[in-house]
Amino acid sequence: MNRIATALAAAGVLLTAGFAHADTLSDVKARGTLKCGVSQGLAGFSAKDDKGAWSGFDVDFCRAVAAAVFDDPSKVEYVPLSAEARFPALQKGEIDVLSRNSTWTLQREAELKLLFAGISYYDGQGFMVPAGKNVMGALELGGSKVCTQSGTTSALNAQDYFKQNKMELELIQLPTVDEVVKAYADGKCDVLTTDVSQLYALRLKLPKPADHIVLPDVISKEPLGPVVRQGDDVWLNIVKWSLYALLNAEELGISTASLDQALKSDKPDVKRFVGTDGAYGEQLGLTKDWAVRIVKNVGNYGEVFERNIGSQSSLGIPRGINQLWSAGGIQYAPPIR
Ligand SMILES: N[C@@H](CCC(=O)N[C@@H](CS)C(=O)NCC(=O)O)C(=O)O
Repeated sequence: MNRIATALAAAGVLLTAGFAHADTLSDVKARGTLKCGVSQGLAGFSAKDDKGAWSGFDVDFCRAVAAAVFDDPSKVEYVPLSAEARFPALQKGEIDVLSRNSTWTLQREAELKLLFAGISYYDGQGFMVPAGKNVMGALELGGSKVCTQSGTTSALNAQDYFKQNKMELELIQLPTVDEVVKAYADGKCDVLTTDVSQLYALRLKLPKPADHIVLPDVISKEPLGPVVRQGDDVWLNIVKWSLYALLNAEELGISTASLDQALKSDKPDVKRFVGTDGAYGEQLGLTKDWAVRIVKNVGNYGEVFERNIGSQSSLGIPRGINQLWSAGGIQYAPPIR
């Protein structure tokens, strides 16, 4: 009897230890910073300036989660990761969340034991070619040398596309984005392929961006979003609802400029969002004003998009399908209620 009791007690300890380990929110709070995995440098998405300050669309998502937890978007430790290093870093607990143009696929959840918290950017894979080659569409690319980054979804998509269309492909895979851009700039490959959003960002790294065109063809679905480890539902919910708060804020017309008005609003949806009605923040393990903190410090989804990659940025990417569902796009967040 005694031995059974001891065994049960030991199992209990193990179980508690297991749960304690999976309590990312407590770890983040105890540390005082959020460890956020980002790309090593992709204009508009995550890039570091000469003063060491990070900015971009993916960086703003890290800031939104830090704002929700700490009411301070600066409490983020950025961990730049190559495409190949990103998932192992998350699995090993070196980061709390990955916010790095990563495509949601079955294998990354089922095999790598990760979970995507949502879709922050609906992307698709495309091709960039020198304008001088007079190529009008992807079906003219047969026999090309195509450069891409290893450890990404891009290689498999390119192989599928060329095979399906019975075109010859010489695929050159390089470990870092700088090597990919250099190989393309030096003419070692005729084509650069990756997610279209990134083609716009990478084009800016070339000596004469205007000498290169992004072809109109989009050959895959690349739903990009933040990623967490499996086994910590509380943390998954915080990351997921931080994204949905950004989207719901835009849908409700709540922005940095209108936040003060929203706090006084008597509209039911707005009251639930700002926390003047209900206890939604507490249900997440955060505070009543969790969503206000996000908008106050980071803005809403539309502000984040326009500032970093949209009309107010050097990338100038149109909102396209990333427009809200209520404005003709497919961005759709479940409601806060
Ligand atoms: N969305 C794709 C591609 C992501 C990716 O890493 N693309 C490269 C483009 S060449 C990149 O962003 N590199 C930036 C970096 O390594 O800092 C995936 O999840 O596999």
